[in-house]
Amino acid sequence: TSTMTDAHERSFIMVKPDGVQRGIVGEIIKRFEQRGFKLVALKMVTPTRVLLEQHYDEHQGKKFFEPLLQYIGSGPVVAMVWEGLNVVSVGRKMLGATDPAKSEPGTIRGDFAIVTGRNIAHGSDSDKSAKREIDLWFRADELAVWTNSAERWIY
Ligand code: RTP
Ligand code: MG
Repeated sequence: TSTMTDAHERSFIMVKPDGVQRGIVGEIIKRFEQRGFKLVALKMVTPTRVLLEQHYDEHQGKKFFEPLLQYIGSGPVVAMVWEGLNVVSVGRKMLGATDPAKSEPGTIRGDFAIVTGRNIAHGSDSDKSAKREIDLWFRADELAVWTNSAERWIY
């Protein structure tokens, strides 16, 4: 309620297969929860090639595209939607730089990863990307409608 602008902004956050295999799912959820963001959707899924081609459409034709699809399609991922004020930009900050060697300590990649090709988690890079990715990964009825009673102590 204090100078609240768009507390309903959403971002698509995904724990990649390496994050799942290394047992970092809970840690990532914990960080988004404790920051004050609201979990709106969550599912574990092994993404199909077709889904990943759409998800990473902007990277089609780049040299890392095939290795990227092999990596993300190699096992189950945890797909999530998080909601809150500036969740897209704050979420990206929490993830850290794409190359974990350049990620600050304290960020998810800066604390748990070493190389770009195994960088633990994905976050939407804009409001437009977030909407596109949420539509791609979730049906409307998979997005929960609920009130976080702690919200008045966050905003
Ligand atoms: P993401 O989409 O996964 O959240 O990562 P990002 O925005 O930080 O980075 P982006 O440029 O969108 O790249 C997507 C993912 O592709 C892999 N990648 N490899 N030069 C490379 O070898 C290279 N560049 C990117 C990474 O897994 C990166 O997260
Ligand atoms: Mg990206």
